[in-house]
Amino acid sequence: MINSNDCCHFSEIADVFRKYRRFAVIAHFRPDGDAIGSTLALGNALKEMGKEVIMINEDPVPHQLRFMSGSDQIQVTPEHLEDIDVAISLDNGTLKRLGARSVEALSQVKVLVNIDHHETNDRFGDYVCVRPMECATCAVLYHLFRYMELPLTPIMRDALYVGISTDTGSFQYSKTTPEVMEMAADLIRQGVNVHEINRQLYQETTWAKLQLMREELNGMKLSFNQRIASYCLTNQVKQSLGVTPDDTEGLIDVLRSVEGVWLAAYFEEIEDDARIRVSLRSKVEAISVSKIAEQFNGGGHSMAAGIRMPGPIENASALILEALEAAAAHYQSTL
Ligand SMILES: [Mn+2]
Repeated sequence: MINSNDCCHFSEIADVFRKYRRFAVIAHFRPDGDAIGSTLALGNALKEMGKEVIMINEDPVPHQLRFMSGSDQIQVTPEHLEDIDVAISLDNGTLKRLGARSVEALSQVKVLVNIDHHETNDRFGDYVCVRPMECATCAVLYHLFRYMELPLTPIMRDALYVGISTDTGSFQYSKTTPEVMEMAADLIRQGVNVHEINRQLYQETTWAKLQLMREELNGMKLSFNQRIASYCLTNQVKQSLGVTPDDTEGLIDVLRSVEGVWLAAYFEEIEDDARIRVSLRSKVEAISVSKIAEQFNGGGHSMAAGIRMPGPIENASALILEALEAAAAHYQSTL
């Protein structure tokens, strides 16, 4: 065991990979591009090392990421997992975000490794490698594979690219540094088909999702002198349009796109969960939405964070909007 407050060195992670035989690789529930990308990249790296690997997630691979080669290797976490030596949690800030069934299935593992890039990561696990300066967990893995001198297979290469591309908002967010572009350039040089991956990631939208966006455009609201944009999605609307959970991804981006807005808040009722899903975005460096999310037991990054909190949706949105307005008022007083 090592001091779990510190980010341990790649050499310690590499030793764990070499020492054990049977691995489970998993990322947070409702997986995004970085979660699926990091699972596929590390799962296949361990396979290349001759290890027995199971790649799992609490939820299925979302529809829009099923084009990724190797994505069929990831299975929904089964009830029971036996004889796993090491579980590796990826892109996940707190154990419970692996999902209740997955946490239970992995409760007997000998070693738990935590590899991530979220500032709010609570440093759970026996080996912790959290690098908040990195734009994506896939970027952490890129450096780890270089350190280990592991060659990239096409599945690993494309998976890393998808994680880095999606977590930087297609190379638009503030963590898009020269180093990120150099990483992407290296992956492209190694054969990533940029046009095809971007078409699949960003230029295909289901009809149900477009109808949902029409609902959102009709229902979104501005408050605090048009500095805060918000929208509440109810089960009733979801049922009337026949949307799947995948269709609701990214609705927050519409709110954030409103010119002049500082903060965006998206609220969603979940059919099989009494709690409300909340997504928060900040467009102002001085307002950290992860700090606001933490007040409600959520987490994330300063510009993008999330919460699951008790309903009903009217109460949840009122509470969060109040906190956002307080943050916006404080920011305004500094201008
Ligand atoms: Mn990530």
